[in-house]
Amino acid sequence: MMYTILATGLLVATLASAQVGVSGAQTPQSSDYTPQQIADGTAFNNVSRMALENMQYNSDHRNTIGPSITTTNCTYENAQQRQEWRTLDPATRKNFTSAATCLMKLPPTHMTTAESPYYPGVKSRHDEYVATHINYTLNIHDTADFFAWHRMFIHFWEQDLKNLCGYTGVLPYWNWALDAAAPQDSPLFTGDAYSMGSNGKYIANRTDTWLALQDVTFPPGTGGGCVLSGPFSNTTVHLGPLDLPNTPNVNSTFQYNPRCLARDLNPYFTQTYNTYTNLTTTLLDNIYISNFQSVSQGYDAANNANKFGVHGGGHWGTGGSMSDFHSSPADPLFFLHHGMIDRFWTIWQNLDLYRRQNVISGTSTLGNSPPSAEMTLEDMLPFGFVAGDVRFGDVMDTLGGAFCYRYD
Ligand SMILES: [Cu+2]
Repeated sequence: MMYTILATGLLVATLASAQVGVSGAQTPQSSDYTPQQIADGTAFNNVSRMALENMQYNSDHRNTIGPSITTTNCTYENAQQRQEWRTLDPATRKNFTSAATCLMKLPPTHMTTAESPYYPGVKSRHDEYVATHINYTLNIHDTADFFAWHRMFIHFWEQDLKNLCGYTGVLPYWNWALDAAAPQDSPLFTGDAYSMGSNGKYIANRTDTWLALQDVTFPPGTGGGCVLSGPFSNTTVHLGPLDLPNTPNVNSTFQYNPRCLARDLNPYFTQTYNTYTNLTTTLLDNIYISNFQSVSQGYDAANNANKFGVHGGGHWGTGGSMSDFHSSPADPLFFLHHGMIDRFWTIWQNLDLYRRQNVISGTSTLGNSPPSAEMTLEDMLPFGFVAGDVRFGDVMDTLGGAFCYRYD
């Protein structure tokens, strides 16, 4: 193994084993793998291990160089480890979904009585997350801070589960690539007491839906109605929807609109956007953050075949409440989906840590419309009713700032 000590003190490992056939290149490429290895997850598992090795190497060395390098005691070894949902033991799963339900029953903690008349749909602590996401939707997607804002957002939610609702584990994630062929058959959605709750009740005789923005017509999924059994089957959603097709949307942004939590698991989306092939090629074929973040969200105009990206695929592939651009955090599954998105960004960063740890690109408005200033790492990211503002630069390292976690 070779390594380089840079002026900043950041230490970067170069894995000789990763360089086979890629002379001069620092990161693995899709062309290092066969289409079969990319499709079956072998390539993704391989590069995620490389990323972890880089992360560990950097962590092990930066803490021994000198006190100025890092102010945190967090290391690769003592970091909390986020695991895929299906690898959690049953007791932890139950502890997690019970805490998520608890958060929906707790009163708001940040909204003041003076503010509450303007937010009639905010009834719970969980609703404060939904309202905050609604409020900033056009400033946190297709922007410079898409990955960073959502990383911080799900971290706050994880901390609330622990501090307010007795969760003793770590935030899990949902690797939808394991379920891309048939998400309705995923172990996450069996509907038993240890699942993430069932699919929505099947609604027959539905017609195809046209999405104007993407100019895509998609078939109905395998559910469509209320979550029927398991955790969240008695959940009442209070806010949204704001952007659902073929559905009455609210008339005002924070309107009180009580209804059941709905899902409509839909292989039409996951079979295209959430496969290991799309996941892996998006990860390896986009060496610039500008491309990586836009392809991940389906905003890359040059990539017309990838209109939803892995991010949009997870939302639309779950369907129901998760399909609403603004109010999707109403479904706790949002936080597992964004755990996977955060894992994906973390892998991308760690595959070339020196270049990628702190790189950002873009403005703070969706598609830069209306035009706004290029963001910098000194900008403060707003968290509304969730928590105080956080400096962008403090959200770039999962072993630094407020964080001390890594993925498995
Ligand atoms: Cu979002």
